[in-house]
This record gives sequence, structure tokens and C-alpha cells, in this order.
Amino acid sequence: MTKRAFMEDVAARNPNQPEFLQAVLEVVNSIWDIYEQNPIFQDANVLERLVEPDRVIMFRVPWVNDAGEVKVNRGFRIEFNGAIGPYKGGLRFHSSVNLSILKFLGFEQIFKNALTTLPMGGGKGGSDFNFRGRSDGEVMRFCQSFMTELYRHIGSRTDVPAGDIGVGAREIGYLFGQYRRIKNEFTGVLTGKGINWGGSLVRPEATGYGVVYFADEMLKNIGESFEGKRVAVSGFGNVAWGAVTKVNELGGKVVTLSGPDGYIYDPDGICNDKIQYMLMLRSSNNDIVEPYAKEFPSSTFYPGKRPWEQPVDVALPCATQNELNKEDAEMLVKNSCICVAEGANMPCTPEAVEVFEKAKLLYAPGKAANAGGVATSGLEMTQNYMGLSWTREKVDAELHQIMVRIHEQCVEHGRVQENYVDYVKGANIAAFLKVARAIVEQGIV
Ligand code: NDP
Ligand code: 2IT
Repeated sequence: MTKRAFMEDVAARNPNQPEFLQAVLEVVNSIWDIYEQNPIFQDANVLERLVEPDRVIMFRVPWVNDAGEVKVNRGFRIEFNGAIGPYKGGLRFHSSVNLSILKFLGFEQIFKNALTTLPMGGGKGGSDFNFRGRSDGEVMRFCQSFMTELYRHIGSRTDVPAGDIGVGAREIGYLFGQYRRIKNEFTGVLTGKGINWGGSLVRPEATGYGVVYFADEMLKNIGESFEGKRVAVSGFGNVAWGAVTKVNELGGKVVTLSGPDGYIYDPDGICNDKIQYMLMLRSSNNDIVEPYAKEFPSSTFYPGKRPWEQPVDVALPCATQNELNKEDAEMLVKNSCICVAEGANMPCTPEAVEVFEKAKLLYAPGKAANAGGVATSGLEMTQNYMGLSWTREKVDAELHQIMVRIHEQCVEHGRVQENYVDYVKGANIAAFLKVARAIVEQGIV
């Protein structure tokens, strides 16, 4: 079968799933040559099996709002591939959530988790529930209803969800409480838990830290560092917060943050009390960044715009999928940006990635660069299995090592020229080889 025929077949079987097809095409483009050269993979029809989830669970989530009205949302859990470990991946609560978005995220998670070197399969779930404007009681009742169905599909050795957009410490708490109540069992069935009830130190900041550790490796590889670099960050959520904190620690200066309303530009750098303010803004149930510009007069708010128009050395997209397009990429290249590392999942459109690849700047896909979050979830699972808690220093050192090892895998499989690494190819090939071999070795299941 040709690559084109394969993709046409996947498209025909998955109508109206553009994000899923986008994620599949990226992987297929990277691994097709290797696939064709390995009859062992073709004989087992590995690729066709890999794009079909092990299981898709979809359910009704009824709940009662503060006015006594009955509301209904949709819940999902995609158990995509369990060949190398229990399904592992976040839950996203956002009004845009649908099957295509969760299938793209679940598919990406298979490869990301394989790169972490830890034994975790790929999964993702969530709901089209929007917590904006909802009271704490409403969020709790929603989470309880969601878990009342989800609990029968998950387990500490089966499927271990965590947070993602719209699911943070508060939601994980309500979800865990309901699981424990229904099952009468205290296990590491979720990660991102509170520190006093099985959570791991460093998990909240791990994704952002990991992105910066990874970008630092990319920079080192060309004899550069974060010292004195101007950095654009998008989003102002969990991942953005961790990234901003670590860039400051490594001597860089973060000059932007963004929200659905636009972006703020702060030439003095987002540091110290400004990071605290960012956290406060995030937890204020607000979905706009504009108040930052009112609080700090050194900054300017650009309504309806994206941060990529500012001249920076490094760009870290940390908000959501397809938030950086071709024009944004061209602007970054024009302004001599040297490195783009994805904190979010698939934030750069395929056209933007093409621009980066042509310009030969350092570009790392989310499945490599943002794997620190799920890797630290894996460390949380290990601590739970062992029944103990590691120190902050130990978890951070493990996370750092894992990011260095992911970078090494990308270089091993993605070096195109002496001084140029194709990180997309490197990440996809390294991860595919691991998962594909496991699939073959376990027979036709
Ligand atoms: P948060 O909910 O903490 O933050 C998400 C940020 O993105 C917020 O600033 C949010 O603004 C913004 N955002 C969300 N949707 C949109 C949209 N449609 N348009 C514009 N802005 C949007 O989530 P996280 O920080 O956890 O997640 C951010 C990204 O990182 C996601 O792509 C996620 O999949 C990825 N990721 C997360 C990991 C984790 O451990 N949490 C691990 C690896 C990747 P607002 O809420 O105001 O809409
Ligand atoms: O996209 C991701 O990797 C996450 N949202 C984290 C998943 C996890 O299980 O920690």
C-alpha cells in the first residue's frame, strides 16, 4: 500500500476528525520509510492497528447547576494503545472538546509516553464542560458525575488519567474523592494528586520545566544557552507558568503571555511578583490576560493578536493546538528566532512547521518537548506503587534526566546533517520503533 492510499483509508474511516488526521499524517510522514523497510511491521499490519484505538468510551454526564437546572455534558476516554504499559494521559475539560481532538491527543500520547522511557501506554479523555462562570459546587458535582461513569474503566494498573486544559489540582481532587468513595480503595488511579494524598512534588511545574530543559538541550547542541535570550510564551495556564519560572532560573527573559483575548508584551520581563500575579490571574476564574497590563504599566496589551509578532530568540507555545500558523512562523523566522519548543500539544500548524524546517531553525514537537508532565506522572505512579514519596530534588533530577534522554533519542534518529536535527522525525521514529516492536511481540490482539 502507498502512503497516500493509507492516509486516504484513514481519512475515509474517520470522517470529520481533522485534528486526528493531522496528528496521524505527521507520524506517517516520519516513519513511512522505516515501515516499508521492515516486513516484520508490515506483516503484522502494525500501522493500521496503531491508528485504531484499543477502546473509545463515550458517556453522558448529567449534573445539576446552582439554579436547580439539569445539565448534560459529554464525557470521553480514549484508551488508544496499551502495548507498553497502562493507558496514561490527561483529561481535558473545555467547550471545544470533541472526539477528533481527544483522538489526536490520545494518539500523540502513545508516542510521547514511549519517549519518556517509562512503561506507559497512550490515552486521553475529557468533556465539553466549561468551568468558566461555574461555581465551585457546580464544578464538584460535574466532576463527581463524570467519575461515576469513568471509574469502571480506569485503575492504577489499567488506565491512569491526569490533568490537561481545564483540569488542575481542584478537579483532580474532586475526581479522586469520588473514585475513592465508589471503590472504597486508595490507589494511584489519577496523577497530579495533592501532595498530602499521594501526589508527587514537582508534578505541577513539571511540563513547563521539562519544555525548558528540552529547549536548553537543543540550544546547547548548537553551542547556545538561555542566558540573555528573549522568550515568547503563549497561554497563561499550568504549562506556561512552569515554563516562565524555569526560563527565569536559566537566565532568560520572558516577554509575552497570552489568552483567548490577546497577548501582553512586557519588555522588562515576566519575573518574581509578576509570576505570582500570573498564577492569581489564572485561578481567578478569568479567561483573559488583559488585567496584567493594567497591573504592570511596563507592559502593553495587544487585543486579538498572538505573541509571535514580537522579536524573540526562543518561542514556547503553551496554550492549545493550532495556535501558531504559517504567517506567525514566517514572522518568527524574519525576526531571527532560533528555537521553537512546543509546550502545548500540536500548537504549530503543519504549514508553520514547514516554514521552520525550511529555515532550519531548532523546532521540537510537543510529544518530545512537553513529555516532562506525563513523565513526572509516571514518577508519581512509581512512588504510589512503592508507597513512598521522593524529595523535590530527586523528582526534579529524574525529570531533567528524562528530558536529556528524550533529546538524545531525537538526535539519534533525527540527525539529518552534521549540524541539523529533524526533531519531528527523530521523536516519531524512536517512539514508533519501541511501540511497534511491542505490538509485534504480543501477537494479533
Ligand atoms: P490550562 O488550562 O492550565 O491552560 C491552558 C491555557 O491555554 C490557558 O491560558 C487557556 O486560556 C489557553 N487556551 C485554552 N484553549 C484555548 C483556545 N481555544 N484558544 C486560546 N487559548 C486557549 O492547561 P495546561 O497549561 O495544562 O495545557 C496547555 C497545553 O499544554 C495544552 O495543549 C495541553 O494539552 C498541553 N499539555 C499539558 C500538560 C499538563 O501536564 N498539564 C502536559 C503536556 C501538554 P483560557 O483557559 O482562558 O481559555
Ligand atoms: O498532554 C499531556 O501529556 C498531559 N496532559 C499530561 C498527561 C499525564 O498523564 O500526566
